[in-house]
Amino acid sequence: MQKKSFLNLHYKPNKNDIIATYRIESKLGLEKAAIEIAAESSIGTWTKISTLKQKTFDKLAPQIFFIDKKKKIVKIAYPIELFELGNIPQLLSALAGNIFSMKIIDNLRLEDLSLSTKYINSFEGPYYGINGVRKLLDIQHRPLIGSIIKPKVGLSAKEHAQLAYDIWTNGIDVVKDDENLTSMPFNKFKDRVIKVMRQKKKAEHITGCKKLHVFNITAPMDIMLERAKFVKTHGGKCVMVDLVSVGLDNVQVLRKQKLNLIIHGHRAGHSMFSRNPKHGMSMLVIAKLARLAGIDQLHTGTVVGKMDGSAQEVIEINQAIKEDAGINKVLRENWGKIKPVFPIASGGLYPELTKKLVSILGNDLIINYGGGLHGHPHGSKSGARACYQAMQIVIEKIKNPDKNYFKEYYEALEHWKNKKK
Ligand code: CAP
Ligand code: MG
Repeated sequence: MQKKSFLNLHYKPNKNDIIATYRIESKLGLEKAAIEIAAESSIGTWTKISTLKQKTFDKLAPQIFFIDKKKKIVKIAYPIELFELGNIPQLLSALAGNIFSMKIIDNLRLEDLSLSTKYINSFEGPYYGINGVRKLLDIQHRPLIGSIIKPKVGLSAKEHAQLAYDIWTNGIDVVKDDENLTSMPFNKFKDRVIKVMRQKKKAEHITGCKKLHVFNITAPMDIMLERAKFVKTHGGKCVMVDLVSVGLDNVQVLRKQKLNLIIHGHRAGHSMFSRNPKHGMSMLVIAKLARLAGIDQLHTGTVVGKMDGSAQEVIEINQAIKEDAGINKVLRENWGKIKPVFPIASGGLYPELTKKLVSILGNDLIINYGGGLHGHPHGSKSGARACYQAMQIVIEKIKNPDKNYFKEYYEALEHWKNKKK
């Protein structure tokens, strides 16, 4: 097809195109700014160049096919040939690269990416996904109950492992390291793994239930791999990466090792890109890319907790990682071979919020209670029981929970009753 310009509102995207949805603010006006963006993110630059032949233009020029002036939204269809398959950094350098630095742009936000099956299938995606994690823990029909060891950092490996045992044996399924706990002078990674695995075995024996510990391996890549292998050889099943800090390409490398570990994606720092509604990159985009890279379970927000994120946004993200490609689905996305990712709700959660959370986000959820468990007035064991009881009340649809049986739950209600929601 002979292409005249980057702007072609009659263009119908073909099945392999990658479609980027941008929100643009520019003194140039939407059309002109969109043309600059389409050019700079692909084959163009600030001036006409003799080296760009019509043949190349016809083959590779992206097409701006949708403009909503009121919402300042533009959709650009990029030919797949502009992208190296299986290479997230290259995609980001194009679609989330130089264009954010251009003087003509006041604000720019990459709202969504609609990826074609050919591109999607060039990645491995999660090894376990929702079903794999559920199978491993043998929990099918309810959200998983998780907790973060608190304080975030400060406990010794022995204290950490003991606390994990205490809450596993009082109803918690998944216990995790916090995002800034790696290998510290007072709590060395390897020491923690050894001690935690010992307590996990004991907890599984006593409860008769499968338990999971999420070890934070965030570090330079060589150290991450060494730690992941250490977890594996000591019988661990799950590692965590702070995916913004380590980069999605490193997540891919980890996934490619075929260690068959669950990869837990903590998103600390994502708000640097995603929080400003006018500028940056949406969490939806980060979540889709994390799914491609191989994350099995991903922090996606809570709506009701301490972190920013509207119901609409969090629901859309959860849909995008669990089902097909989520909002702005264009044509052919089925995320073919890429498994669904388990969403994690975390941040400022306590027992009372469980009901509302499940009613908004559904059953396929890992719910993490940190302060809302360890802050229970009678300590972490009672906090764990309160969280478990909250889940029982929701799942069994208990109308008037018995005050004696659900004692710790009521204590938690009382404790946080004045907390601003
Ligand atoms: C939760 C948490 C998580 C946040 C991250 C924290 O602890 O461990 O890192 O949930 O946010 O340190 O805040 P609390 P998100 O339960 O004590 O709040 O999940 O939105 O990425
Ligand atoms: Mg944390």
